[in-house]
Amino acid sequence: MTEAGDLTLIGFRDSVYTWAVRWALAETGLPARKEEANPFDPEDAPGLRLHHPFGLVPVLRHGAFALYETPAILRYLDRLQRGADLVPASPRAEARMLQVMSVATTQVYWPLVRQVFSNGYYLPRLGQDADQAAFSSGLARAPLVLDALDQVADEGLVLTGEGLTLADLMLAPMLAYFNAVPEAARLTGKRGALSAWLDRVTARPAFVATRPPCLTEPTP
Ligand SMILES: N[C@@H](CCC(=O)N[C@@H](CS)C(=O)NCC(=O)O)C(=O)O
Repeated sequence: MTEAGDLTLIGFRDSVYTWAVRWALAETGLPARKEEANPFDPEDAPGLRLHHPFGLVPVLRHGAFALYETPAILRYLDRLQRGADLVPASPRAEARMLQVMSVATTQVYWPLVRQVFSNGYYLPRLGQDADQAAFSSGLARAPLVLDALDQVADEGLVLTGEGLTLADLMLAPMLAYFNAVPEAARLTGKRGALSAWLDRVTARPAFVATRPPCLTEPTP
């Protein structure tokens, strides 16, 4: 197998999926070169499509091996760094982890990140026009999504704040973005188990160290 030192992450600084991979790299201690590609910039699109057929980020390159889809990348990093143990041992906890990762992609990303965070925080911060209808639609959908995740956190198989799984890596960056909008953070704050988990996991040094510039730098 190629040395772990031959890793390159192709990603966009403010991409929530790229953040999950940067956080995983920091948690596992695996070194990787970073190549910036903005999937929303038409100038970057042709180059990105050389690595990713759908023109998305992130992409992980390991020597000649190129991998896309964040869940696959996270699992690969976990396997590459023996002993990282980001998959729980019990069958039910592992299944719940996979469930949360799928829910993050299919139920959380679009309404909570693309509709609420992008239109309620990201675009206004850049002085760009926001889509108020999309913002309201995402916010209206959020309680259903947050309740489902709160139930999972309350059950205690994953999203516990003790140790780390691939589900934490996928979900916490998305909810951290969502919570950048005050109305959204109030909704999360009403879900006790989910909030307690998020408070613990977002205090991890590797999470803090990998926060994207849109959360840490002054408004441009
Ligand atoms: N299912 C993909 C989703 C990746 C994705 O949607 N990335 C966003 C950035 S956070 C992107 O590249 N968006 C570009 C676009 O929608 O055109 C994964 O798990 O990696």
